[in-house]
Amino acid sequence: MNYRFLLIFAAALLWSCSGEAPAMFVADSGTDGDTDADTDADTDADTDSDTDSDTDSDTDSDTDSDTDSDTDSDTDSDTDSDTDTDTDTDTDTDTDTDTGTDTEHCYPAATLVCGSSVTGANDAAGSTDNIDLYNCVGWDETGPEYTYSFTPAADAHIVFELSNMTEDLDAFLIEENGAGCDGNECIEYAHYTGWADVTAGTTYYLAVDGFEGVVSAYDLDLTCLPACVGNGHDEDWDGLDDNCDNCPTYYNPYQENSDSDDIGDACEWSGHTGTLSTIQAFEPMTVSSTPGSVWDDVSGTWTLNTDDRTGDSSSGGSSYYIPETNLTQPFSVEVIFTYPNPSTTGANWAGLHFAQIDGGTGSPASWWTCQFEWDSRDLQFIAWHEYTGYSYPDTEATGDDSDRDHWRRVRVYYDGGSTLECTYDDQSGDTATAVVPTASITGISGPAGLRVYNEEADFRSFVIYY
Ligand SMILES: [Ca+2]
Ligand SMILES: [Ca+2]
Ligand SMILES: [Ca+2]
Ligand SMILES: [Ca+2]
Repeated sequence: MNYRFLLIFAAALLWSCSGEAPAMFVADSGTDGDTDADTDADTDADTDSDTDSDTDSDTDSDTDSDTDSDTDSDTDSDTDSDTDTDTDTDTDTDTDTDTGTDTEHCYPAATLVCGSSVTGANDAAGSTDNIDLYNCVGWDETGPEYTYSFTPAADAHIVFELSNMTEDLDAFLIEENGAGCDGNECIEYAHYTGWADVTAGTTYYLAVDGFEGVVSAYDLDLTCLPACVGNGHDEDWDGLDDNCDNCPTYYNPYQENSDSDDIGDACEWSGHTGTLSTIQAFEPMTVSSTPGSVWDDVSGTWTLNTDDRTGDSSSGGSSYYIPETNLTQPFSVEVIFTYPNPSTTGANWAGLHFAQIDGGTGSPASWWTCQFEWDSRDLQFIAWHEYTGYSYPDTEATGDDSDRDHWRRVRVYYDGGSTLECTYDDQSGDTATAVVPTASITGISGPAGLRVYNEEADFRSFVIYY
């Protein structure tokens, strides 16, 4: 409304400078004998009847059609030392009900519920173009934003996902804190998939905005998973706390679980669904959850770090294992690791120690290991003492050290009888599988754990599935 005030001020100024010259600048010659010291206390009770007819349909151009009907009828006929003290009291009452021009607010045009799957465009009818920056991330969101409201009936872990875009749209979750859909109340953001824990009865807003001004169609899905109390650590960065994740080392934000057991589809034994059904032990290698009494080490150097355990075997083998004694049933054991330093030359294994061959005298005769050999990039089963040496090439290029810091997963599956598989997958998407001939499978039992040989590896997590 500052422009209107300036107009009024300018009009008053024009008026005072036209017509009769202001008396205070006229020198009284004194020849008319007029001694009129007129003090004109003009109390102009101006009542501006502003008719503010904002018809703002979410466009940034307010059309203020103010009809300012000031009728200033001062008739000052005094030509002498008139001191005009115009006390004009402008009582504008602006009844603007602005519904779309606030530069920090979005306005929901539709509603979402758990399970919603909608299509849209960020410039569709009902969109706004108000927010350029959300407080939760520094992205340039100068495009228009289309906003949904969502009020969960129960506490939940929600996952929201944007897809099928032709331009770079982003999603922002805003919690209602009494300020409406305020870009400064953003609690989560996502380029594609985002998640948050939400509270029953609280209203949230989900704004789909255009990065650097772009406009695009999109699909938006909202999934609600049961609320779960976590332990503050998310090993696989999929939004599900380790305590709540049905596959704590596989990115599976939707927790798909076709057979409704205790492990998700992502970490089932492919082709053997039903063999495994729960996580017997999960070790994320965080300091707090790795008490020394749980693990036993055999030779080498094992160092506990913030979120990994480094095993170093300068020569010969070194194992670090959970003294689990009941691995005769169907089970799977998995480890994820990286390589912190260049290997020594030749025979550099890192991976799993997953069973031991019963020596028949109450003590182990040998260990089963499933390991990745760095120099040849091979996945190898080794039954120690027998050195069965089932070797299957991986697709990693040999002689290239650039991917040493990539995560690598080695996992063993055993059905309790005649099937034993060793598998590998890594950050590059490479996979390998080795199957041990039935005739070689003897005496699988005993502990499982980590294994290095002429190698140094950072072990990030360890899992036993039953
Ligand atoms: Ca925007
Ligand atoms: Ca997780
Ligand atoms: Ca997971
Ligand atoms: Ca399952």
